[in-house]
Amino acid sequence: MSDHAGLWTDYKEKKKNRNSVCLGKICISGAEKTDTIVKNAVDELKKGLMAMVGLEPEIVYEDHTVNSSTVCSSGREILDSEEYRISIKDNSLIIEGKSPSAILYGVFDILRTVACEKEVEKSYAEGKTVRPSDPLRMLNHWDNMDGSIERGYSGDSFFYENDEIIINERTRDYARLIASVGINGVVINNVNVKSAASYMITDRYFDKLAQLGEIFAGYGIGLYLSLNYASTIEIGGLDSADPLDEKVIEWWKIKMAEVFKMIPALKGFLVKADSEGRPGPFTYGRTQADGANMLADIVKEYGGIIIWRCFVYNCRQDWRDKKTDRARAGYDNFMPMDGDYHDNVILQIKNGPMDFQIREPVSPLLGGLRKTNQMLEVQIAQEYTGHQIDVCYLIPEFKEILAFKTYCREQDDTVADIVSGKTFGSRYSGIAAVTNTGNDFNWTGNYLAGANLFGFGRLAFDNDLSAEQIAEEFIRMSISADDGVVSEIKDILLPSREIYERYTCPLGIGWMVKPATHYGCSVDGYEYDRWGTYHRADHFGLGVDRSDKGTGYALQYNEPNASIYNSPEKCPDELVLFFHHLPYTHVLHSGKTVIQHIYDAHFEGYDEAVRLSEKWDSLKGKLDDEIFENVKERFALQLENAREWCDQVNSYFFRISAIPDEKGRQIY
Ligand code: GCV
Repeated sequence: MSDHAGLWTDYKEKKKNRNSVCLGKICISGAEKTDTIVKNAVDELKKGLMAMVGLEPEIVYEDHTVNSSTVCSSGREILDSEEYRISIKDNSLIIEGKSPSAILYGVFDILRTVACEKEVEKSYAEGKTVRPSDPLRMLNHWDNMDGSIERGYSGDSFFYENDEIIINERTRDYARLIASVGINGVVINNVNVKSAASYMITDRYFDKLAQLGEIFAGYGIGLYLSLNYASTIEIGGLDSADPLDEKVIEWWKIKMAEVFKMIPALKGFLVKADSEGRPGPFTYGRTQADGANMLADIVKEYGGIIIWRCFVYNCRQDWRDKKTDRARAGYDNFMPMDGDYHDNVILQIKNGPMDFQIREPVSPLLGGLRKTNQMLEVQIAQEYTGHQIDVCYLIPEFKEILAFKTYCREQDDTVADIVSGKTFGSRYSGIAAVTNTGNDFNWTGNYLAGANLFGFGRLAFDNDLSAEQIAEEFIRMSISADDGVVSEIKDILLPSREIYERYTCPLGIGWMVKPATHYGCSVDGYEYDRWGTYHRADHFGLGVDRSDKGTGYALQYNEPNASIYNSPEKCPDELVLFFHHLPYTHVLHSGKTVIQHIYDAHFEGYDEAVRLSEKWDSLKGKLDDEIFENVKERFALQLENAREWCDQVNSYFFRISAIPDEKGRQIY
């Protein structure tokens, strides 16, 4: 395997479709053959078909009806232009689309069909039309310019080394890899913009960024940068970053004119402000809207957008005060200005109100905000979900989030509806994932973590795909097409998130991870609470009271969600300790007491992790040795981790509650 294996774009020989007549002639309709994206699409098609079925197709171009360089100014237009149709006519395949990107996605659809060994004729006999679900489908890199990656678990950055930007074969492979699953935007640097990264918007880096932008554009991917909100101070020599200060505004005007001229493919910026030590408008007594709008107004004339993160909270809160609640912060800080954000601002909202825990309720901002462009942010880098050591297939979680009914309207009110732009007719909307890639040979550390990268792209492109379909495609395309192997690996991936949840944090309480690294168990380890009181565990009970009698967070939801979460009787078991402080003897809907649930979940979670690992062992000899050994090695570490969690959580709650396990198991 090469040092940058292409995962699912590393096309391997396939048995089926060798004699497929319609693969011999492929007709492209709707885009210029001279367009770079179309050229790349055709190269990909030729490369893929040659490698998989030994065929070099004849490519025919039909008259294109639409200008290839269509500029889309709204989410609806993006979706229209990216829709593709594949059909069969006179024994040839026809790919139709209204833009070069649509053709590219059509090509990857065909390659996926061949790679999954589905019959081409059957797959397209009726004609297949696919329209992406979400206009913006983005990856956010937390890569630093020294080559490290914040929360990166698959090697160092392939974008940077020693404060320089790297452009090599892997850069293009990365563009191919992510375009193949429909990603159309990438933020290439960490939202915590420090040191050299602050100089990204200076001539020190313009040439390289322009080249990068061009490579990405060739695969329909927009280039975005994270911006240091206080650039006026850090690199501009001013003493302020006040968004209403004329000097500050003038500086940004000159800077943005230069930046967009020098990096023509640049689409916009992502900003983390007023959070975890990052500067922001609060310093000057201004609102988040003041900060976002100031930048948005300036980049507007270049077609730029400002993606402003809602991860704004005070990490120095005193958890001994029972009214303190970090979960409230997003809504409290952003809701009052709903409607004030300008139309090229998008608020990017983490899926839950805290921070990518294994189980959180959906953020009440999603379905709270009604007059603001919104984007969902999820994390496929497994910061709190096993560091790409433990297998944790996250697509089932993302499906749940997208299906969540927000009750912001009578219909079309799910998170999927909101981020597709359907609910409020938003100008911009979509979904972003904090990505899990690095320079490890297989991109994602644990080979199976590739399923989250692949799955995120596929799901963002088509919200209707099931977690199982996506897992099956991933396995068939990148591991094995053998039905038995596919079924065993699916049985590992599909339950893995719930298994991880069982051996880690019970009933939605979250955290309990080792501070700083966020891997491994530390029940009192919530780093922003030096008193160890975050989870409120005492001799009688556990959980944070976020009801109307506690912090009131539950009331940030629309009805009936607010009433459901507000009541310990109605609240779903899996979130009950997120919303309520309950005695260990409280009986859950499952019929178990809280304490018995904790014991059972942890013992079972560990046992299930062992079973997953044994299942993997049973595949020895049936798949590539390198893949087998890579995952096996990680399973050994996962079992140690699961054992540690099980022992620590059970003994902590046994000691504090003094209630024995009713099944009499040994608790250390
Ligand atoms: C990039 C969490 C992580 C930080 C991350 C932050 C964020 O707090 O631990 O590493 O910073 O989220 O999303 O900005």
